Amino acid sequence: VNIPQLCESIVKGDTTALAKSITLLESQKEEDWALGKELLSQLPVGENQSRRLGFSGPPGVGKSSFIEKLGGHITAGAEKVAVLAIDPSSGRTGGSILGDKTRMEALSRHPLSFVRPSPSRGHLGGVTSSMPGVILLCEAAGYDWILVESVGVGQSEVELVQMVDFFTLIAQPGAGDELQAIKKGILEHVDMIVVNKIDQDNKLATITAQQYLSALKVIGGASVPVKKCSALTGEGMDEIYQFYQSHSYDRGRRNEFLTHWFRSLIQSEFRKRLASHPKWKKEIHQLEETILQQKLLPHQAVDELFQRLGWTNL
Ligand SMILES: Nc1nc2c(ncn2[C@@H]2O[C@H](COP(=O)(O)OP(=O)(O)OP(=O)(O)O)[C@@H](O)[C@H]2O)c(=O)[nH]1
Ligand SMILES: [Mg+2]
Repeated sequence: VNIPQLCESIVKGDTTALAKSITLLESQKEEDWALGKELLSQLPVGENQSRRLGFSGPPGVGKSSFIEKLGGHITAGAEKVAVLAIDPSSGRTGGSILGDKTRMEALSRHPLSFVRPSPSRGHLGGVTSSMPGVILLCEAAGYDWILVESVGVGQSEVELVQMVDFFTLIAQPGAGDELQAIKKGILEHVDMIVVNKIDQDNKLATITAQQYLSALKVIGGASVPVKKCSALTGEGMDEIYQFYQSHSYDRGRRNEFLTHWFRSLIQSEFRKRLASHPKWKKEIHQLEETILQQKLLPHQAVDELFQRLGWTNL
């Protein structure tokens, strides 16, 4: 792999080079990650002022359809859009990668767009450690908008909040149960809520929007906009596009992005080294034996490990 050449191709807007580079960052192989790091270091950064938008919501709520419609508005405005879909099912057989591709069929084919499903298990065991780099790659490639879709399950959506400038929760009419299921923690982080599928039941959608507004009020989020749309018919999408376009983005979020990235890398690097360093590996293995012989409890073994590694005073 010729890194300077790859950089040049990315900056020129070569999507094959971009896809290849993303694969390096997402790879589980240490050699690939080393190349990926070199690549990131050589990229021109901070020149492109992209919008980074995150989308989450329960399965089947219409995230991909929404992004496809939004992408249509963006490309119609002659701007470039990259869609990164965090796919928790990839790695299992029959993941939703194909589904996402077909649901964003028009957008995938548009010359101003780049659609890429990403495994939620990145190279170091989490999307947090690879996604920030992928976002920087897309910016270097000149994408004006970066849309990240995450299925609202588990850790990935909380992590997504830290990686974007603006976080939209997508909901559907009849949120009663949904609201229960949505972790309060995520509601505290939303910048906007969109009730999709108004073509199915607009009246119920209005009630749902009210319920979300009330829930937001309770947690002090009264200023969070709640909008309605149909990703199927496109109703309401133009207004939402214009909102995103005119919204001024808080640059402070970019600082959070960097610190969060830094911290997650520290964690993953530690984890990786713990697992691969011969001395640590040996100590851990020995202590495991001690635990199984019921001589130590796990927390005592951890203290013992740190002592052996000389980290007691940390
Ligand atoms: N009637 C109606 N159907 C919609 C709307 N938006 C999406 N759908 C349908 O809902 C289903 C799921 O849509 P997706 O866009 O794949 O939803 P998603 O949230 O991305 O789904 P996952 O990624 O699998 O979690 C599809 O059959 C869509 O056609 C809408 O506004 N109205
Ligand atoms: Mg989807």
